[in-house]
Order: sequence, then structure tokens, then C-alpha cells
Amino acid sequence: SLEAWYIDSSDEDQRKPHRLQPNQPVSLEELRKLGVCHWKLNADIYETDPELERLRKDQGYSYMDIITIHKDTLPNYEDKLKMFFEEHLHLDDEIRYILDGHAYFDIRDKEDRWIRISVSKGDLITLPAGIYHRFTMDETNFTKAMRLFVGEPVWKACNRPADHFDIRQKYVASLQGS
Ligand code: KMT
Ligand code: NI
Repeated sequence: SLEAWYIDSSDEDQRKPHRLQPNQPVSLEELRKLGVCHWKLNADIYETDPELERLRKDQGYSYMDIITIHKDTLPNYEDKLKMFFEEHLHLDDEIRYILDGHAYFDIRDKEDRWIRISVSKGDLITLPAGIYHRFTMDETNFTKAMRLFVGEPVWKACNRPADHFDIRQKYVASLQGS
């Protein structure tokens, strides 16, 4: 399953786990309250997986492509990693299915503290539109991920501050009382 924890604020290598001492774990239920969803699938059969097909149908994930994040496969690797690690939001959900390797998604909680979510092969994760987040490789420096989208993909990232966007206001309102 997924593991998540609060991180320290040191600017040491972003690929390190940055756990607090003692570790301060975050449960799936707490992630759910922030609008993060998670499924575990069998990534060995992603090309023919009926479970994935069902999920894509149910959720309307019509678009998909595959990105392999490694210095030899991704053009402008260093620049892209820098961009991914800038705190940002999107106007749509960010939906990623990890087909191989590992990575971290960092998301902000209600009190604006960073939570690090460790994802690896078989994890399908969705970050809600309007949540501030960032992405980094871990120390293994390899991730292969399926990117899913409802309709035509929009990759635009709005770097923080992006509080004036309607979707941000809507997301913040959705946290009320949860
Ligand atoms: C994003 O917008 O944060 C990303 O696309 C991260 C890299 S995709 C595994
Ligand atoms: Ni993003």
C-alpha cells in the first residue's frame, strides 16, 4: 500500500525521504480527506488489465500516455525535474499510475504542511484539481508512469501563488468540515 509522512524543511537532496524524527505517518484516510485517491493494480498486466479498463471507464479517463523518467529517456531531464519540483497546482486532477520504479508526490495539508507520498509499481494515485503539490524522483532515479486524463490533456502547471484561480477556491472550500 501507499506510505505517506510529514517531511522536514531541510533543503538537502530532494530525493531523500526527509522524514521527521520520530516519523510522523499520514494515513490513507487522512489523504482521502485532502482529496487524494489511491488504487492498487497489477502493473505487470497494465496492457490488458480489465481492472484498469473498468476504472478508466468508470472515471472517464479517456486519455493516456506513458512517461519514462530517467536521464537517458526523458529529453531535458534536469529541467523537467526542476519544473516538477516547483510547488504548483492544476486546473484538473493529476492522475498517475506507476508502472515501474518509485517516486514521491508531495502535497500540502490543510495547515500548509508538506506530506510526502511514496508511490511505487502498481500505485494509481489521483491528486485533486487545485491542490498544491510537487513531484520528485527518489534515490533510485527511475519511474515509469501512465498519465491519465479526462478528455484532452492540459499539462499547464500554475506555480504558487495561484490562489486567485477558481479551482483553488473550490478546492479550499471542499476541505471545509472534512
Ligand atoms: C506534475 O504535474 O506534477 C507531474 O506531471 C509530475 C510528473 S509525472 C509522474
Ligand atoms: Ni502536477
